[in-house]
Amino acid sequence: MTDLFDDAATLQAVPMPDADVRFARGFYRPPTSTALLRTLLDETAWRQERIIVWNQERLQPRLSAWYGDAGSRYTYSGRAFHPLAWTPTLLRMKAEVETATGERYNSVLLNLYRDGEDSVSWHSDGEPELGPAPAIASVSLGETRVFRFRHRQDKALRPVSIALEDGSLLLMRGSTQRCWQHAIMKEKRVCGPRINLTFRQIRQG
Ligand SMILES: O=C(O)CCC(=O)C(=O)O
Ligand SMILES: [Mn+2]
Repeated sequence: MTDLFDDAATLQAVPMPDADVRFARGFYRPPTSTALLRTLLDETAWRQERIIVWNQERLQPRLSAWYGDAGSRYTYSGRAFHPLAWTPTLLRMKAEVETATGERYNSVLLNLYRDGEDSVSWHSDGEPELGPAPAIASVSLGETRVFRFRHRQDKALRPVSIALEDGSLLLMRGSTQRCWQHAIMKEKRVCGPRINLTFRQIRQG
């Protein structure tokens, strides 16, 4: 587990080849992070989406919701989504994340991991509408979950794990999606919920 980070609110580089990953452990702090978790649990139009895996329809092992600018359209796990309209809470967070990362975003995908049984399997965020080198900013609220990276080609490179604590901000950009995959495994010891928000810039087609 990478344990290089102080609890600063500013982004620090994560040393990884073929990637541009930055991390701020203390981007939001209690009571702000706690209030955001409660508000988003309540306000978000959570859904459990059906996805196709190996030709079979399954329920995603987490809840999700997508908000963004009107008119944008996004495909994820082979499905097309139309965004819900920004809420004041999400717009405020977007502005804070834009200032911290120096990037602009027009949508946010929220994930709710209800407990340690929920997960996201190995993938890259490589949908064409994100472009070849997307900036993706990821805020975590609630339970700590372990975010794992593995290199797509160079199997000799050690995987990287980062504990995504309550209030942390992870920025992935440049060649990160092209060269690395990421995942959140089930963790039996985790009982409480975690919300993740990934701010993204979708190219309008
Ligand atoms: O929950 C996370 O930290 C990651 C979520 C993710 O990778 C995704 O939604 O694409
Ligand atoms: Mn992802």
